[in-house]
Amino acid sequence: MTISRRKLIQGVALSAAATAAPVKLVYAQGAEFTYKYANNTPLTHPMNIRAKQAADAIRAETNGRLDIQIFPSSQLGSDTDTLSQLRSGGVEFFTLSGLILSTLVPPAALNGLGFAFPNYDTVWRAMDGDVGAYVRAQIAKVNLVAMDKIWDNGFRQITTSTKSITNADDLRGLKIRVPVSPMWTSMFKAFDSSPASINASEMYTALQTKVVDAQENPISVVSLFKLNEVQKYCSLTNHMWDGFWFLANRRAWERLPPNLREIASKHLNAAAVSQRADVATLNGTLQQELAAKGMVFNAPKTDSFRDKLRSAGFYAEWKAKFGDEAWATLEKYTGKLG
Ligand code: X2X
Repeated sequence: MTISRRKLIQGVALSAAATAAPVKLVYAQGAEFTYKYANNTPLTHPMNIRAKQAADAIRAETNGRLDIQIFPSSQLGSDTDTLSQLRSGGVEFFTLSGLILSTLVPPAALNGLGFAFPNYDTVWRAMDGDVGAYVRAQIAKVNLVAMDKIWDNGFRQITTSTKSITNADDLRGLKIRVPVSPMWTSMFKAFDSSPASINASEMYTALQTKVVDAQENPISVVSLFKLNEVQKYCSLTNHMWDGFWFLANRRAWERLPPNLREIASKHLNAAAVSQRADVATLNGTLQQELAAKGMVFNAPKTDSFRDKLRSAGFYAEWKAKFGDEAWATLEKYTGKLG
């Protein structure tokens, strides 16, 4: 069931009106387990709407025993900081891009390989199939637990304050913000750009103060982070798909009795599937809204970008880094890469 964008915003308005930030779900005393869930997206993002629905359902089905408190918009710290808190148990849950997680779990960047996925059908077959299973097994090795269903971030587009990007040559020398991840830095260095690793929480300011002239994100993030206020051009490159793993600190997860773990994972995985539909709706409708607000869109052919990555040795570099097993698992869904 997908919900319209209007309902999406109404849902947020209600939750925002009902609670001051952080989105703290007040519940009758008596929660045996009060767990913190942190994420980097605004309250208005489908992630927080669906996460709140899941938290409500979990609290109800556990008779208040498990109370999940939601902290959106990097309120508890940047992605880099919050990953450390997750590992120490300072927060019990955190949704994080696999590419940022790859600073700790290198194979978690697998889904972010440039132009690997041609469409969402391939994304979900891979991420709900052997690629997702492979990455979750690697995540488990660092004492984190990833829920089965990855949440959607989306296919990423390049925005700038200076020009439309029409081919790979336009990326040469471009001062572009990328999230803190070796894969992102590697990709834009392969394009001869000047990538700057900046957390999501500092992205808007970096663009506003011209520390960087560009960034790349799905349209839903461009809109919900209000990046169109500081970016003029949006080039639909679809150069990468990325998602958010719903991660748990292993000790905190295993402190929960098995029946509470079963209830929590059931509702969190269901929320992920609903959130995917919401994000697809937003990514399909927001371009018109952003254009009406003055953003200039173009849809470049991607051949020159792929050729540039290939000639720069990007695919060969990452095939060696990931190893044959991971690469073969990905190519099972994407076909031959590089
Ligand atoms: O930091 C970003 O660009 C974001 C919000 O897309 C991620 O979390 C990867």
